[in-house]
This record gives sequence, structure tokens and C-alpha cells, in this order.
Amino acid sequence: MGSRQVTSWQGKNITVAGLGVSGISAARALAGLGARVTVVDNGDGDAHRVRAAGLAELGIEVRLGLLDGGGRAGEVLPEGTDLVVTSPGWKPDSPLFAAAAAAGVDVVGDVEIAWLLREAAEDLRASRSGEPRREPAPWLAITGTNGKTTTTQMLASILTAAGLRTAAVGNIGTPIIDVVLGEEPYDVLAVELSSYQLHWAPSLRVHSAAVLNLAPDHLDWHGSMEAYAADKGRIYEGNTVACVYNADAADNKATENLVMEADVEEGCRAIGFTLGAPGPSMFGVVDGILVDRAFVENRQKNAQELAEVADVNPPAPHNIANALAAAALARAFGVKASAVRDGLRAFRPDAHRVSHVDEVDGVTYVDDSKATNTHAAEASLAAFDPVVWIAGGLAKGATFDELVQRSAKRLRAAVLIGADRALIAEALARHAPQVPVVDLERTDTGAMLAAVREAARLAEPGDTVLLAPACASMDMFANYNERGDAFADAVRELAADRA
Ligand code: UMA
Repeated sequence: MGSRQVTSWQGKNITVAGLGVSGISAARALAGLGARVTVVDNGDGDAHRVRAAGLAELGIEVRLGLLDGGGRAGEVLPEGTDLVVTSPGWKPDSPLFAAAAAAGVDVVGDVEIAWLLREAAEDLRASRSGEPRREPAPWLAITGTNGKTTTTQMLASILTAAGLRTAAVGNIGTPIIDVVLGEEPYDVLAVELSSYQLHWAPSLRVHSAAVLNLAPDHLDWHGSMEAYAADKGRIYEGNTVACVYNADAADNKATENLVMEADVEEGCRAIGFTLGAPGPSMFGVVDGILVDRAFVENRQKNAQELAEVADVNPPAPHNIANALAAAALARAFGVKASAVRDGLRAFRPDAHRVSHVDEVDGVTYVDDSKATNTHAAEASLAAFDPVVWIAGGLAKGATFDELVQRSAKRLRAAVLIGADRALIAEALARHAPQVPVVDLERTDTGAMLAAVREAARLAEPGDTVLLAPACASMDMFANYNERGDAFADAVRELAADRA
């Protein structure tokens, strides 16, 4: 058995940064391959301790919170470390990485490890099952500021409709190392990658990739828009078949530029997608039909019908763009047109993405808790008029002037919650002083109910109350799901009061 990479982990001292979803996955996998693993994490809560106990049973050392000898566990590089494997959320300027650099130790992420383990994983699978060795499953990768989870799920749905064994993995929540090393043999993977994961995955060279769009986000992590864009652009490096970019909107030229800057394999094609009529080597929309003018014979003259706009769920413009990108990746992999249609029809969006909650006293309540940045919130606000907007949370270095300027005309009122609500209040005061603003200081669990009650007071029949925070949720909630659930619960309570 050609177990070259398996043996190379034997006895290596690996420090895993972070005891979250990806850290646990990396630690278990590398310990299973014979490495000596130490996990470090600045947290020290009950959940951390339970996870640490689970890893200790596998012989993995875990260092949490404050260390006896001084310093915090997540900041001190364990003696003798050969490689640091970081969780994606750790900022590049974390003290642990400064210590690693000083010691001449490399830092990579869990996606890099998954990529490096692909060949060895197939050796292991073949030796365990006794079946012939297969080639590793190709990766079709998706990133972008918004829409990447939906697009990844659409892609997986299309690949499944084509009869392929696939899974939607990565930033979407399933650690990719678990999938690469797992029992299940896949034909192809639909991989959602965040800019963080791309930053820490220098060797990644996927079959085909899409950058859906690019707008300021996570600037506190990356340091600048340029650095953020550069990390997103890494997804195109070494692509073998297609680099899929967004051909619409001036500010989205950025994704095409990232393709131009990438060093790809000979013969790899740049494939655009547009909500308008497509040129050659593009996907687009003609008379309500999604069409492929890239993977067809004689693309100068021909186009292949894929699906109707009505097959996309929901058929909102940003989501049709997602469907086109998913279709482009699937077609790059050789999927037939009918499977694109069947996969799009079978796809159901997740909760908390512009989901209708209820109507109370003629006012519609919509949950777009997933709108965690200004770009997503703007797309969401554009779909409703007039709207009472519930916003706020952690701004992650964003500014709100453009969002408020472009959405001001639709705003009946705004209700602001969370840590960085003053930034939104200031933008509203500058660009929409006529819009009534309620500034809620509360951050307790009842705060969302208070916000919904205030919004109900300000709304008039025919209005929409929209939760589209333009911010991350972690100042008040565990995640955006919990924030959306709190909103839906509050709307139900309001409906019960009025019944
Ligand atoms: N920690 C420290 N020091 C730090 C930072 C974190 O000790 O400086 C510790 C925390 O105490 C915690 C652990 O590190 O115990 C958390 O690590 P993490 O934040 O990287 O999170 P994971 O649980 O490993 O989840 C990650 C992704 N999270 C982030 O990128 C922030 C998940 O994406 C992903 O699903 C998962 O790996 C599996 O791949 C979530 C996300 O919010 C959904 N992603 C961002 C987004 O989509 O906008 C990028």
C-alpha cells in the first residue's frame, strides 16, 4: 500500500489551534494517523471541558484557558511543535502564530490537511475495504461574500440528481477532513470554502471553482479589502477545468479579475454567469430560461436550455445567480442538462434566509437572520417596500453608509439591537434623518421580543418587518440560527397577544 502521507504523520508533534468543529476533526484525524496532537484553546467553559475529555480518551492533550505557568493556552506554542493546524476563525495576527513564526513552524488550516490527505485516504479506504483503490473525489469549490451555502446545497442537489454520490461539506458545517477520511466513497464533493479557510490552504488545487460575489466583509480578520479579495481568489489557483465568475454589476468585475490573476492549469476555462443574455462561454437567462452557452458544441451559435427561472427556489434575482453558478460547476463536471433542472427543482432553501414567518395585523414578518453583512442586508431590503428594518449586532469592521443610502427610500423605520448598533444609527442620522429609529440597549434574551414589539408599533398594514441585521450575531446569540429562531418566537408571541 502506498501510504506515503500516513507514515509522514507518524510521531509528528502537531498543535491544533481551536477546540471547535474543525479543531476536533483535525485532532482526531491526525492522532488516528499516528501524530502526537496537542489542542490549544483560549476558552475554558463547560462545553470545552466536555470536548477535551472526549479527546483525552484518544490520547490527545488539550490545554484550555489560563495556563498554570502563566499565559493563555491559545497563545503559547507547545514545546517541540512541528506544525500548527489552525481552525479557520483564528486571526492571522494571533499571538500563537507569531510564536510559530518565531520558531520557524508552519501554520495551515484543516482544509489544507484534508487536501493533503486525499491520496492517503484512498489507500486506507482500499486496504480497509479490500476493494480496488479509487482516485480521490474531485472538489467543486464555492466561495463568495453571500450565497455560498445556498449555492453549495444547490450544487449538491444537482449532482445527486445526476446519480453521483456527493456531499455538501466545508464551511457549511461538515468538516472536510471527516469526509475525506470517512468510510463513504464519494464521486465528487460540493465544497463551501470561507475566506478564512482559503487563507490557510495554500496547496489547494480543485477541479473547478466559483467566486459568487465580493463585497466588504470580515475586514477585521483580513485587515483590508485587498487581503480579503486575495484570499477569496486563492480558490481559483490551479483549477483544472473551470473558473466560474460573476459577470454582472460593475463592483462584481472583481471576481473576473481574480480569475485573470489566478495561475490555472493549461486548458482551464473562465466561465461567466449573468442574469442577462449570456455571451459565449457564459451561463445566463433568456426569456425566463436558464441557459448554458459554455459547455455546448459550437458555443458561438448554440445554447443549451437548463431550467426555467420558476424552477429556482425562491426565484429572487440573487438566487437565480446562485443557481447559475451551481449549474456552471455541475456542467463543468459533465452533468447533463436535465439533472440541473431536476436538482434545482428538488432544492429547498434553509431556514433564516428571507423566510416568511407570519402575518400579524396585515404586517408581514420576514426572517433573514443569515444577512450577516451589509451586502446581504441590501439584497434583502431591496425585495420589500415599505419596510421596518431590524438590524444590528457585530459589525466586523463594516461601515453602513452605502447600505443606508441605497435603502433609505424603502425604510418606514428602523429598530436597532446589539453591540455595534450605534454605527447603523449614525449612518441613518447622516443619510436618512427622516426615518424613525428605535435604539434598543437591551442584550438579554428578551431583547428580540422587545425589538419585534417596537417594529410592530411602527409598522402599518401592508408593510414588512424584516430582520436583516447586516451584522454577525455572536454578541447576543450563539449563531444566526438562534437569532432567527428568537425572531420567529417573538413574532409568534406577538401573534398570540393579538389573537
Ligand atoms: N478560539 C481561540 N482563539 C481565537 C479564536 C478562536 O481559542 O483566537 C477558539 C474558540 O474558543 C473555539 C474555537 O477556537 O473553541 C473555534 O474555532 P472557529 O471559530 O474556527 O470555529 P469552528 O467551530 O472550528 O468552525 C469552523 C467555521 N467557523 C468559522 O470560520 C468562524 C465554521 O463556519 C465551519 O462550519 C466549521 O469550521 C467547519 O468547517 C461557520 C462560520 O461562521 C459557519 N463561518 C464564517 C462565515 O460563514 O461567515 C467564515
